[in-house]
Amino acid sequence: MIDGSGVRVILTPYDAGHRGIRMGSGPEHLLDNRLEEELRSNGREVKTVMVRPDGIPPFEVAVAFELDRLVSEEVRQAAEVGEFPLVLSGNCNTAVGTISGAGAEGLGVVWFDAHADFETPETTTTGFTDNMGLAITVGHCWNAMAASVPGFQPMPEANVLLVGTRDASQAERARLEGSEITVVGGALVRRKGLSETLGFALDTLRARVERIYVHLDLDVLDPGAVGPANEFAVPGGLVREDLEQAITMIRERFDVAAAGIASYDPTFDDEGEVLRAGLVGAKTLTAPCSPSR
Ligand SMILES: [Mn+2]
Repeated sequence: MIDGSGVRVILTPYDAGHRGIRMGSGPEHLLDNRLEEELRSNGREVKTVMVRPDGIPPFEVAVAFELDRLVSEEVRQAAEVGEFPLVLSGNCNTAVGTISGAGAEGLGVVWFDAHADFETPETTTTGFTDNMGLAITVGHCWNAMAASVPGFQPMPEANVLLVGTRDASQAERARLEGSEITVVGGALVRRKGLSETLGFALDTLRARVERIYVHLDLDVLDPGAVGPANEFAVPGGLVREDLEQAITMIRERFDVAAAGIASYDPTFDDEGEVLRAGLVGAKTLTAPCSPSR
């Protein structure tokens, strides 16, 4: 519930189990570029914490789930004291921790991403667990690892909207089609606009949930019109104004229980426009009063 109290920024600066490299450098880049000041300009107190896994040697998958456990605890504690949890992570699979900490009751997910993040260990050809974040969230894989995350429960597929997606493997597409996840794809948004597409999907979701975890993989942004968020950027996608509008549409309809910003590799963001969009996204997510609630 956003009530104007503090924001807890939870830094998780890891990519594939490694600290501070590639997309793992995004969280601190946001912080070094006035993220806290932007959030404070909303009139909110801001406190930043960093999660620190131990685990030497760092096994990729083990570190990913250790981060989820630590993030889940931080998110739960933040929520308990009325702070809004904003998780900045290198990889999208950190969402598993955030969602677990936010608690399953009445919770849905709006997942902004150029990619589907719906691979499993059986379908991936890269071996990158970052591509499995949504599949883990809905209980399609890594179930024993996910069970070790405090508060984890597989999210019902029907509670999930995947937005702005325009790159999915054949296996991901097939499993998405066989699932109850609603996909508001990038091309559809471009063709029909957000109100007709996301608005309709959100209205439908309202029958099922009252609270939302907003997942923002910055590569949902159009690399041509905004800039590439990382090495995996694909053409199409949202512009900054779309992102602001989409978040506002979510907040008009739901309580945002927690949010995550992920997959930002600043070395690809020559113009700093992805940074700017990320800051605007964070500010829109945490503005004290939602427009009409
Ligand atoms: Mn992603």
